[in-house]
Amino acid sequence: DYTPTAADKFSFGLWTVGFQGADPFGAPTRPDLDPVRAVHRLAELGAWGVTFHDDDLIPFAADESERQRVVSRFRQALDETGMTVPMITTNLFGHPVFKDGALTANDRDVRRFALRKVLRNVELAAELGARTFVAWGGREGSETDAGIDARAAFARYKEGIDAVCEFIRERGYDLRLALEPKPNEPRGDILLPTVGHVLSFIEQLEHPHMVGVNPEVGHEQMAGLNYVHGIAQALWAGKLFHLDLNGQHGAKFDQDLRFGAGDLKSAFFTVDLLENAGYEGPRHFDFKPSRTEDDEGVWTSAAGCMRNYLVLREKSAAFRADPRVQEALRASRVDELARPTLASGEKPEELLGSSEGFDPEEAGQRAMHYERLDQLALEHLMGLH
Ligand code: 3MF
Ligand code: MG
Ligand code: MG
Ligand code: MG
Repeated sequence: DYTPTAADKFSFGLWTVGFQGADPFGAPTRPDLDPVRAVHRLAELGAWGVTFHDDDLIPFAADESERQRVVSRFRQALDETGMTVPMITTNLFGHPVFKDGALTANDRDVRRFALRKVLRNVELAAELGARTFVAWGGREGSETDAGIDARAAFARYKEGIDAVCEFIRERGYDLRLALEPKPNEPRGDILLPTVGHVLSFIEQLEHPHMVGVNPEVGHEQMAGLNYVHGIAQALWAGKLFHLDLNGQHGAKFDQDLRFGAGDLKSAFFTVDLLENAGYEGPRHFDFKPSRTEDDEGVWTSAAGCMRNYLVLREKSAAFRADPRVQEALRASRVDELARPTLASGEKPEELLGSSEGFDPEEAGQRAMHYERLDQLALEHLMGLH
């Protein structure tokens, strides 16, 4: 059966199952969800971890004593269920103070407030044993190019992330940062819109080894990009520190469908990659149960995320083990791409010495047989094999 276990490392944000259904056109359709109940229900469903923004747990305006009370009550739920907190993140987008950004707001005092909020939350992450600290700069961006000096914004973005890394090092915390790209929403245009932008930004930081990427399925697809290629590049760069799994139907608003809904074929190849490329991090779901659902529907959709992952994992294994698939992969020379183009020790200069009898006309006529291979993938996905 497809019952999740702790070994599957499934985790959920408190804000996912806790989503009350408000959208730009309508009020919430569900009541507030107690984080303690969320922890218990997720544990019952087989999840291993729970993640959250500071504000998901601790009200924005809470004083120190309320903060301590809330955190200790939450800790008790973790102890009772054995759930872990693999990742924590900071809400730098909800309060009106962040309407023009946080680490890159034009107002310097807002930037200093944002950084304080992040550092407080880094302390909490360390206290709860989280290993990854996600930073999604949803308000870092603009609606008008006149109102933002984008080069200065990148300098301030770097300064902010560098400061967080320095703080983590000074405190000796075992914590890495993962920056989450998104092209737009809520800002008209968000800085660091794609996986590629984040990977290049990391190279400019003071402590690049401490910082990776947290790619979300829907965010890359909102930009019309291929999520599988995005996480493959992050894996190749050693930067896939964490990820947000969900579903999306093409380039439109951020749908946050449960994992497997949306582009199912891309979900299949996402699981296929994660399971075969040695990714050992959390399988983290960042989705929103539709506002049409009641409390029961919330848990049905959370269970669906995990179930779909496990079904796709089984389908991927069957696909890879199928002798017809293995033969089709060879016919498409997929394995040949792993072979370096130059021989070991060969100088590029030597390439010019001979044409090696290569006939581009003949090579141009070789079929790749991807149609057969892709049909086999689809048939596995559709349950024919
Ligand atoms: C928004 C998101 C965010 C981030 C979160 C932490 C509210 O589109 O995806 O969720 O994932 O801030 O990572
Ligand atoms: Mg996300
Ligand atoms: Mg999102
Ligand atoms: Mg999303």
